[in-house]
Amino acid sequence: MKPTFYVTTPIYYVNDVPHIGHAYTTVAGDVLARYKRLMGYDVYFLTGSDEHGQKVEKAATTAGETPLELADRVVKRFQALWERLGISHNDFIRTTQERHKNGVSSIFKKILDKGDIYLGEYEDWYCTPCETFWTETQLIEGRCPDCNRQVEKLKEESYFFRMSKYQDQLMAHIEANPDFIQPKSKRNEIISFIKEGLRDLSVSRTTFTWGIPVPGNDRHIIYVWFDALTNYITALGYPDESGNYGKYWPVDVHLIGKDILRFHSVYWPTFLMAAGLPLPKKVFAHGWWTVEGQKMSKSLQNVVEPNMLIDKYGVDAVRYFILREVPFGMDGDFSHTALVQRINSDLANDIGNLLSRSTAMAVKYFGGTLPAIGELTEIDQALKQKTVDMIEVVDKFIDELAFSKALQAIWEVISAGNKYIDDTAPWTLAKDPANSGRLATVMYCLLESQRITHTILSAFLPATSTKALASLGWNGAVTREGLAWGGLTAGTTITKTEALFPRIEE
Ligand code: ME8
Repeated sequence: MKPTFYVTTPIYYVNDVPHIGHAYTTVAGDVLARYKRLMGYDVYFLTGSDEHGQKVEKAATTAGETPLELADRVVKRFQALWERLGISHNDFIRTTQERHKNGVSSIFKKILDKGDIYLGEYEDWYCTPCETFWTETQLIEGRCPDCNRQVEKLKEESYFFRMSKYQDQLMAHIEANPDFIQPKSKRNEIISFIKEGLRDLSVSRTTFTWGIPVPGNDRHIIYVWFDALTNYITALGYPDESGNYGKYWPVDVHLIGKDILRFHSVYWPTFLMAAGLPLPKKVFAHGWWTVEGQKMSKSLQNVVEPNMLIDKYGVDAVRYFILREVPFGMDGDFSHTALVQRINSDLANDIGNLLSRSTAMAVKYFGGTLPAIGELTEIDQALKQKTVDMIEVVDKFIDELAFSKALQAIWEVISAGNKYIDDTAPWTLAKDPANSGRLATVMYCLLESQRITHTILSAFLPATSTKALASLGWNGAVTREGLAWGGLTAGTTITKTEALFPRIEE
């Protein structure tokens, strides 16, 4: 049986349209999912939409729609973008689906019946955009400490979750599992937060109606974060604990942005503890993108729209840039200059040129049919070794979610390929028919190294990889076995490619 791998993205709010930040997490999830499938895992990759809550209700009122009309419309935009970006999710969960609502009611009831959810009264400051309550002391100059917007005083009857009860258990779990919250700096922030003391958490609202009612008391709507976080198991069929739930839970990694780490590493694990369910294996919080040095916001009108980037630069250039430019876990800046620079140097020059030079030579010198090869010399062995060694290095970096380093390791092999051409000078060998055996070996090493590179790159740049492998005459499966040296055989037909990445002149 194949080992399983379950990876999720946040489910995105439908009151906003997709932007580069959403694309970032989703592309990262996709690379992980594709990579693990390549390596032989049975992968479940989940994304979806967060459709309940006051924020969505308000946005719908403003737009003159019902919340569901708004959600239906915006969800299509997310789904269309994921299609264009080549996202290979296995499932897309919407929190308005019956399967989700059932699962949420069920886990809520389970915790309620156990006594870890109780009815009480609430009075505190509420930030609607963040859907978060704050105490007086948490406010900064009377405003929301997260988004700096105005907060309002709310007093309501509310169900509370006994989060305080799980403080020690959560802390013990975090300490016993150093990789549970990543990166490390973020883990430390969460530890400090927990040490300040966990309060019981209000998990219902009576001030609006757009959501899932509390079982047995439908004056109360379940808190949107309780609702949303549960998507990770309702998508697997929970409360049915057989089937996909039994197969894939606990999740291998929840990929999220740093803005929502507390929900995922404090609230969610304690909900699961109360329900007697296993905790996620890992929560990884990546950094935030600014745009040309500024915070991305509607009011600044600098929101980066992924469709526009894809139109202009192509899907794989976008996928490459966002994962290569900034180490995963750090904040980064999106700039057009940096994007064009990456495209021209790493994509057009390095990887694109290497393939077009090599396939052009194979066509020119051998009519496109790969001849039988001779013994590998030292320089050939070196390229072979570099290619083969890269696979393990990439595997380690992917496990650490160090996408940028994984790409660097792959690009070292690409640079080695370009250098190999310069060092072996096939055009000189081609001048003398006596060298044709040697020329064949050189061409083989060059093409085989790229076949392996493009096989592993299928996780990152799926469209490019398909094109490149076709031009290398590879019609075998793109699987882990295909990463072994020696896949290409004599007689394979090599065709010249058009440029994988045209240079951008600006
Ligand atoms: O928070 N840079 O949804 P959301 C990088 N529905 N990533 C960014 C980003 C930026 N500037 N802006 C957004 C929600 N993101 C909840 C989640 S999960 C159970 C519920 C990404 O639509 C990042 O992944 O506000 C962040 O966590 C997510 O979008 C927030 O999406």
